[in-house]
Amino acid sequence: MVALSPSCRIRRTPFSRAVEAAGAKAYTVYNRMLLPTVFDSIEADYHHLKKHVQVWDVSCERQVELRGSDAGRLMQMLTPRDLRGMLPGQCCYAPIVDETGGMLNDPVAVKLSRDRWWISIADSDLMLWVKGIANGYRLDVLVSEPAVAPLAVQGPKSEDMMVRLFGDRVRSIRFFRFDWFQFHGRDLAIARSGYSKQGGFEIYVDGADIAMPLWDALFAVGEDLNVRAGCPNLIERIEGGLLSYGNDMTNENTPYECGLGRFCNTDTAIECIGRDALLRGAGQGPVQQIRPITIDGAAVGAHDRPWPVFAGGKRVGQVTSAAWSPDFRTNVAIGMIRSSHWDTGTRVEVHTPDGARAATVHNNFWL
Ligand code: THG
Repeated sequence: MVALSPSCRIRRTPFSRAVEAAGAKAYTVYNRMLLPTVFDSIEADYHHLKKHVQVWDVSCERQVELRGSDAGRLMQMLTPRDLRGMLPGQCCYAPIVDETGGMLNDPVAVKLSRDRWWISIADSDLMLWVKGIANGYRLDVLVSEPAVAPLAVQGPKSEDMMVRLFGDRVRSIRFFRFDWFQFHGRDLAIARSGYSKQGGFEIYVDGADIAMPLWDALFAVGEDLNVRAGCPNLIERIEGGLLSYGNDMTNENTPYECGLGRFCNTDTAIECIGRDALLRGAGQGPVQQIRPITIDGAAVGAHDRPWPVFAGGKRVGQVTSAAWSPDFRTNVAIGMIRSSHWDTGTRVEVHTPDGARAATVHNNFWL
């Protein structure tokens, strides 16, 4: 393995020291910020996540803040999801598209108040696009990246652990809602959300000074719950069908190709910049779409992807994420598959760097 040379271009987080002390073994770079990817091993981390509770430094999920009387209008220009019914205290998974209908990001939109939103972004420089739109349309809105560092608490024991620190009111936070909680005299938004299917919360830590005290407080109350430092887990997120921008989709794909059509309301989201392009393309429907795939045989390696997918000697798609699933005893994968071969049960061939493997296309993810 190669190491990552530290530099000012790769930002550390308010939790980086704790993540190092907890024994992070590898990192990736996400929004130009460190994101740990392994602590014990990806498989051991996976079993622990599904059984206990983990604290994840997901500071790299940067917030693009919109502040001003046009904040809501700007937010609706960015996404084909109809946000009119959204109230303060709600979060919303919102595809962001450009003028061609191509995906620019797939963030969680957080409505703090009528005039203040956070766009909790995946790995692309979305703020540049948002600032460009705000200025080009002369909107009354300030666009910034505040010093907010999300900390996720994920796993089946996450609610019990959070209650110990923040009180019983934590239990009444509904999925994709948030409420305000005090910590060290600061108001923190805590949402029931996160990049796993194991249940949990995301704490939007506003201010680096309380980051380490919060980390330590969580580990103190969670000791007998077997709390550990963790991170988004490759195997679990494939099983759950949680997409990774830049891996499973890029600006070459529409939200329909990404299986995110249920988050698009092109009939009513009339302010969305990509709406006309999406409407034009919506006619015949997409010609390729994201699918769950199982790959036969022993555990696939962690090689570079994508891996081309063939059927009858023709290329019919690509696999963009893959891992051995201990629970399902097969390789689970996410791929973009052409319509001729996307029906459930279709047999295909995945060309991995160490040889061709038989594989099956499915309709539904595992979790
Ligand atoms: N939480 C927050 N910010 C984020 C992520 C997150 N920013 C980066 C990245 N993750 C954005 N991508 C996703 C992808 C999936 C989900 C959230 C963010 C997600 N999807 C659920 C699902 O598909 O089952 C629920 C979607 C829904 O029903 O609304 O949670 O994780 N703050």
